[in-house]
Amino acid sequence: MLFHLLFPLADEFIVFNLFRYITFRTGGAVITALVLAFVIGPTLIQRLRARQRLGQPIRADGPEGHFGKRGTPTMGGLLILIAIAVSTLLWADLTNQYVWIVLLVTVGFGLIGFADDYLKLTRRNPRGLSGRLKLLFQVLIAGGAGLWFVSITPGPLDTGLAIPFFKDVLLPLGILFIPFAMLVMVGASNAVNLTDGLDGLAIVPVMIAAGCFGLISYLVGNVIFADYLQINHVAGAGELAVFCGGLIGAGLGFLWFNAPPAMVFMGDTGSLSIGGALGATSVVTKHELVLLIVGGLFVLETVSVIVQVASFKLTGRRVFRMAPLHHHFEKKGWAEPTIVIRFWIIAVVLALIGLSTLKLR
Ligand code: 57M
Repeated sequence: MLFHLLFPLADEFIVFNLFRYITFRTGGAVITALVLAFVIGPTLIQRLRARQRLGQPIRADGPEGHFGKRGTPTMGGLLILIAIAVSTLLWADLTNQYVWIVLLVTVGFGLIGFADDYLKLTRRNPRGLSGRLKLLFQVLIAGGAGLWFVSITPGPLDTGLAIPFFKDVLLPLGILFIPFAMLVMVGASNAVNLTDGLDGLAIVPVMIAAGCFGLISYLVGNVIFADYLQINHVAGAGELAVFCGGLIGAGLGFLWFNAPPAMVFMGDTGSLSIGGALGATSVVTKHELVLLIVGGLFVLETVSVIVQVASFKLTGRRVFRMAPLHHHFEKKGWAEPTIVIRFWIIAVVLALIGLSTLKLR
């Protein structure tokens, strides 16, 4: 909005020319989201605590360390959602449809998470909305976003799959691109959701991934940089750097309150939406497979669940003491901050490997 209001004034006041630059507006989005999260955070958490009283239901079969977390309110993802939405609406070019696609997935998945959290709290049932219904709504939103993307993107980028480390390969998926894009968005959303089980564990790797994808969006959207790096140029995708800036600022603000011992959890409201946001950004920037590396921590957590469930069904034995992976280390006796900080380190390393795909091709 500021872009539309202030950039036209650049002819009279040269300072407003700054609004032309994605980098300047990304910085604006980071700061706006961060300040907003700090300002509304305390009141929002107070309200969530007052409404929820008993807080997030804690499962009796979970690691014992979590019993002390009883009473912690959830749905702090509302803070993240508000901060992302306001900062993006203020700083992004709102005529850019890619911005709206990513916002649709973020807010849409956030609403699904909100319904799930709400049911968990009002029915005091840790399972919330049925898994099938959650998936159905996610698939519908992701399908709409995928179709929208294909309809506004010129070929062969619209349905092509870029392969990391290979400069000229764009696999033509044709109609199959839509289910693929849906899988990326829904998969990323649920992977972040599975990871969100310890204070600060999910939000920092999400911010790291958002930083990587902010950079990737900027480079992919810039014809000169894209040409130099020999990556696919998606005209208009650079604007997603502003969105990623909002996600980083919102994440930092949320971390202030989620730092151990957490004053609030993000709930499915937060985890489903920010995971979907990363998935949608990777689809628009044609870096879906790079998300698998940059967000490798989320992949590891998800694979641990798949392996655990498959092994238990096939052999009756568990591979991990408890899945997802962070619970395994809790059961082994690692302290919560040890697991969280070590997982952050893994996330940084994976992000660096993911970013190397920009140059190594
Ligand atoms: C989200 N939710 C946390 C909080 C957060 C298929 C199966 C592997 C699914 C998985 C599952 O349900 N995952 C979904 C996990 C919960 O956090 C809430 O949920 C939101 C995210 N959706 O924002 O609102 C608990 O996590 C802790 N927490 C923190 N700090 C935070 O910042 O400490 C969360 C955020 C909170 C709090 O204690 O209550 C969760 O873990 O429930 N299921 C599991 O993860 C369960 N695993 C399991 O059953 N494993 C089996 C099989 C199925 C693979 C096995 O290993 O044999 C475990 N989770 C729990 N207890 N709580 C085990 C039992």
